[in-house]
Amino acid sequence: QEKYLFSEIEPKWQKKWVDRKDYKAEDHSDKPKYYALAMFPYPSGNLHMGHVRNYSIVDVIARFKRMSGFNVLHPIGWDSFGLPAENAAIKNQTPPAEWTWKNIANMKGQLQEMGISYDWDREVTTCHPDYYKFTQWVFLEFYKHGLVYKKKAGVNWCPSCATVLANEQVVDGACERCDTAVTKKDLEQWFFKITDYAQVLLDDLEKLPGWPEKVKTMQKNWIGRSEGTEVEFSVENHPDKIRVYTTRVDTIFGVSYVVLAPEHPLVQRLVAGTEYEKDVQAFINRMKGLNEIARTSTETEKEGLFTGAYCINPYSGEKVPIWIANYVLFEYGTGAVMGVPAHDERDFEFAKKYKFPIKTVILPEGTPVEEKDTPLQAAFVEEGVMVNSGEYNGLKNMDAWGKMCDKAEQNGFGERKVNFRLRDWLISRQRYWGAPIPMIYCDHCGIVPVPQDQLPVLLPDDVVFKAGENPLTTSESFKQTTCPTCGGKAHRETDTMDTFMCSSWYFLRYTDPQNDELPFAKEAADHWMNVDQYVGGVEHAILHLLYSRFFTKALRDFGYLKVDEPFENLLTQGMVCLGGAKMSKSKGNVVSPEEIISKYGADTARLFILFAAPPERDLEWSDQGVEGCYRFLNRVWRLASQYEEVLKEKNSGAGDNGSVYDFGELDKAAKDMRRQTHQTIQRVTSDVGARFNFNTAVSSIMELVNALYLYKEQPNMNFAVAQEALESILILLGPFAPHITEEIWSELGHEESIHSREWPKVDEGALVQEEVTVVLQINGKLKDRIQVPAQISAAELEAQVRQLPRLGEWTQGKQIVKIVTVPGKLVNVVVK
Ligand code: ANZ
Ligand code: ZN
Repeated sequence: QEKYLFSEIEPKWQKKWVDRKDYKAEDHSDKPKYYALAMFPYPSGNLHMGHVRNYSIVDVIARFKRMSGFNVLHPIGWDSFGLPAENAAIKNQTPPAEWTWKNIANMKGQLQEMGISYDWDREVTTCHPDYYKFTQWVFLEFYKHGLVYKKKAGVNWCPSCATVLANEQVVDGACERCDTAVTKKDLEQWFFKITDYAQVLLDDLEKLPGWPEKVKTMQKNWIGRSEGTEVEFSVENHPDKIRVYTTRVDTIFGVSYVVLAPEHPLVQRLVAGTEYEKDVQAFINRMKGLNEIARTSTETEKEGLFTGAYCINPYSGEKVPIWIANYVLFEYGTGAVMGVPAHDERDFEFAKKYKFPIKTVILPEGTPVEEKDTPLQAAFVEEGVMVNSGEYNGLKNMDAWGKMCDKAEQNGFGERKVNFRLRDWLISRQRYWGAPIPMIYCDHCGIVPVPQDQLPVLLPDDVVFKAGENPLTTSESFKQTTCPTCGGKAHRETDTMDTFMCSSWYFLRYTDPQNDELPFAKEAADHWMNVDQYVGGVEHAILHLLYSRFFTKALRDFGYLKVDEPFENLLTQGMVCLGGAKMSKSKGNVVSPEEIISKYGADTARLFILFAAPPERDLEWSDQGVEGCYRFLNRVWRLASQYEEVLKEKNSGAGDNGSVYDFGELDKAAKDMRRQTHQTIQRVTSDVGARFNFNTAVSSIMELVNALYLYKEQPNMNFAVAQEALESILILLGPFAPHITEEIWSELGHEESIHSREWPKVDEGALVQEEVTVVLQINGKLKDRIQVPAQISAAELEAQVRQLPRLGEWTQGKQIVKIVTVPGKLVNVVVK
C-alpha cells in the first residue's frame, strides 16, 4: 500500500479485535495471570487527555504482558453514580440515568477508537442495578459484621449541593465540587467503621514496596497515629473530672490553662447558673455554624472564653483556669486539651492573646539552668532537659515522658493512649443518584436490614428534582414499604451511598462480572487478585485507595477472598499540561482527544503521549511532538512497504510462529545491524517490563528504524537480517501503536495477530561486539581512536600500539617510559 491511511486501518482492526474477542481474559488458563487496571472513569461525557494517558499506559503494560506469556485481565467500567448527573437533571430536566447512559455510550465509543485492549465482556457500570445490588449486598455484609452504624453527627453540609460531605470532600473549608463554603449540621447518618482497621491499614503499608513513597506517606498522615497520654484534671468544687489527651505529658508542669471543645458536655455543667453562662452559650452557638476545618485552620484566629471554673494539675497541684476555644475539636482525643504555651506554637499564640503565664519546662540541652525563667520569644518545641518540673528536673524530656506516664498509671489519674486522626467513614448522602441504602424503618421492629435475597432496592422513577432537596423523599412509592420482619407498614431509608462505596470493590467485580448470586466468587477473586499493576491519578492517593484497602481487608476477614491488599503495584501518572498548566476546561487550555485522533489517528496520539514523558511525570503537550510521532509512523510505513512484496511471498504458508531467519554468512555491516536489533530488544524489554520507561523505549525503536534505513542501502544487504530488524521493530512498537503494526504485519503475509505473538528474545550471540574503539593518549592527551578486537589482551593491545606507524611522529625526540592499557577502553603512552 502506498499511503498510511490510519482512518481506514484503525476502525478495521478495532472491529476485528472486538469481534474476535482477542483480549478476553481466561478464567482457566495454564499461563500465569496478570491483572492490569486503570482507575475507571466517571462518565462526564467525553474522554480527556488525562484519560488517554492513563489508558494508554495500562494498555502498553497489558499488551506487553500478554506477549510475554501472561493470561492478562484488562477490564474497564464506569464509576457512574454521583452528583453531576443529578445537577444535569435539575438543569435540563433529563433523568440522571438518561444523561449517564448517553455519556457512557459516547465515551465507550471514544475508548474503542483508542484501540485499548479491553476485555469488553467484563465491563461494569456502577449505576446498573446488576452492580448496585451488590454494592447494597456489601453494605449489608459490613452491617452484619458490626462495621456499619448510625449516629447523629455534626456533619459537613454543603448548602448549595444540599448534601453532606465527607471530610475529604471539603477543601479549604469549601465544597470540593462547587466551592461553596461548607457549614455544619446535625443529622442521623450511616457510618462505616474504618477506624477498626486504622492500625492494620497503617501497618500493611509495609507490604507495598510497589507503591510510590509519597502515596504511602499521604496515607500514613491521613491515618495519623499518635502516641500520647490521657490525664485527668479534677475540677475545683465540682464532681466532674476533665480528661485531656496530650502527646507531650512531659510538658505538663508548664500547663497554664485547660481548654474544652465548645461542644463538650461538661461545659454546660460548669457554667449552669453562673454569670458566665450567657456569654459561653453565645460563643457555642457561634461555633456551631462553623465548619470544623474552617474553625481549626492555621489561618483562623484562635478564639477562646473563660468558663469561670478551675481545675487541678495532678502532677504539680497547681490550679489552672478552664476555657473553651474554637481550635479544640470535640471529635478528636477527649475533646479537651491542656495548654502549654512555652512548648506549643498554637498555645504560645493563645497565651499571648489572653495573657496566660508562659512557663518553660524544657531547655535545649547545654543551656545553663539559670536561664530557665528567661522569657521566650517563641515556643520551644524541640527535645531537651527538664526544668521547673519537680522530681523530673534534669532528666531528658523523652525519659521523663515514660516516667510520667508510669506515674499516671500507677496513681490512676491517667494512662498511655494511642489515637488516630482517621475518623469513621460517613457514607450517607441525601441525594438521588447513588445506591439506596438497603435499610427499612419499622415502628415495631426498629431498623431492619433488607434481606440480601431481596436486593436490589431499586431507585424509583417517580421523583422530583429540585435544588436543595433529596429527590428520594419525594417518591411515595419508594418510601412506603412493608417490614421484612413483621410485615407491617414501614418506610425506607432515603439516603443513598457515597459513590466511593461503589469504587471500593469494583476491581473485585471484574474478576467475576456475570455472577448474579454474589458480588464475586471466592474462586474468581482468589485467582485474579490482587491487581498486579494499578494506574491512576494521584488525586486518589488517599480516599479511594484507603477505602479499597479497607474493603479488601474486611471482605478477607469475612471470608470472601484471601488477599491482604488489593493493589500490588501502583503507578500515579503525571498530569497532561499545556502552557505549563494542567489541561482543564476552566482554564480553556484543552486539546481534545477526538481532534487529535481524527487528524492523526489513535496510534499517533498514543505514541506521542507515551513518548513525551515518563509516566509519573507531568507531560507538556506539544503540537510539534505529535507531528513528529506522526512522521515517524509514516517512516515506519514506508520502510515496511519496501520489503512488503518479498516478505509476503516468503511468509505466506511458512507457518507463523517465530520467523526463522536464515542468515548465512554475515559481513560486518550485517553483524552491526543484528547487534542493534538485539540491543534494542534488550532495551525495550527492560524499559517496558521493569521500569515503565516508555519514552526511552520508543526512542530506541526510533533509532533502530534509522539504522535499518541505512542498512537497506548496503550493497550486500542481507535480506534475513533486514527482515529480522523490521519484524522486531513492528513487534516492539506493537503495544504503543497497535493498529499500524497490526496492519503492516498482516501485509507482510502473517496470518496471526502481531499482538498474540511472543515477545522477542535477545540473541546473546548477536550482542557480542567484535571490535571496540580504544582511545589512544600520549601523556594523557587524546591523540587518536583505534579499532581493535573486542577480546584483545593488555599485552596484545600494547604490542599493536607499538607498531602503529604514527607513533613515531607523536613521540618524536622523546622516550617511551611505559604504556598503560585499559583493555576495551584506552591506551596511554607515557613519554619523557
Ligand atoms: C499539650 C501539648 C504540649 C501538646 C505541647 C502538644 C505540644 P496529635 O499528634 O495530632 O495527636 N490536641 C489533643 N486533642 C485535641 C483536640 N481535640 N483538638 C485540638 N487539639 C488537640 O496531636 C496531639 C496534640 O494535639 C495534643 O498534645 C494536644 O496538644 C492537641 F508542647 O497537649 B498537646
Ligand atoms: Zn416490623
